[in-house]
Amino acid sequence: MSQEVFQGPGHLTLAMIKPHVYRAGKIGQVISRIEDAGFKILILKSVQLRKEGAEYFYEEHKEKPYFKNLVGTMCSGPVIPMVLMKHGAVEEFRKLLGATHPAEAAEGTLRHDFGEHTNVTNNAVHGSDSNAAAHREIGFFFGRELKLAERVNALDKQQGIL
Ligand code: IDP
Ligand code: MG
Repeated sequence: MSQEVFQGPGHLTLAMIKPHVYRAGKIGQVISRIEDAGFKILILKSVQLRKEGAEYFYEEHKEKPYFKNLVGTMCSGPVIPMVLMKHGAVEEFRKLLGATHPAEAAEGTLRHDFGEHTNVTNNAVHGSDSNAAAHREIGFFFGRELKLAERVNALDKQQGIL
């Protein structure tokens, strides 16, 4: 994906529903709330993260005391990463998420409504915190799909197959 998409306010962000939401059977409700808030879901999948992947995804936290627990939690079941589009997507999605700790998040935010109020690790959903992070995180989960899309587009330009 080209870097230009992430210039200016940024229109794309990476959201990821955490495993405890999957276990509670609330993925659908979370996705509905994301759509109701005006985000378009460009691409979405279900993934079982492995330790190395979760460590890489959260590498900026590797010195934190909660790192091991965070990695274990993110590998405890499927996660649902998705690319969201909206004007100012990164900032707008952080607003929909609410504060990191569900107990401190405002009512009506995803983390207040779907997070575990006694366990910050299970705060329901991840959202990129900058355009640079969105670029990195979208590449992490969807690099192969984006490369494939680029190849199909290139083929279409060359051969008009679509
Ligand atoms: P964010 O998800 O709101 O951006 P970060 O500070 O980037 O918050 O932390 C990443 C994730 O690490 C959080 O979403 C949460 O799951 C977990 N986390 C953050 N702080 C703590 C903590 O103090 N104890 C346990 N887990 C934490
Ligand atoms: Mg963060």
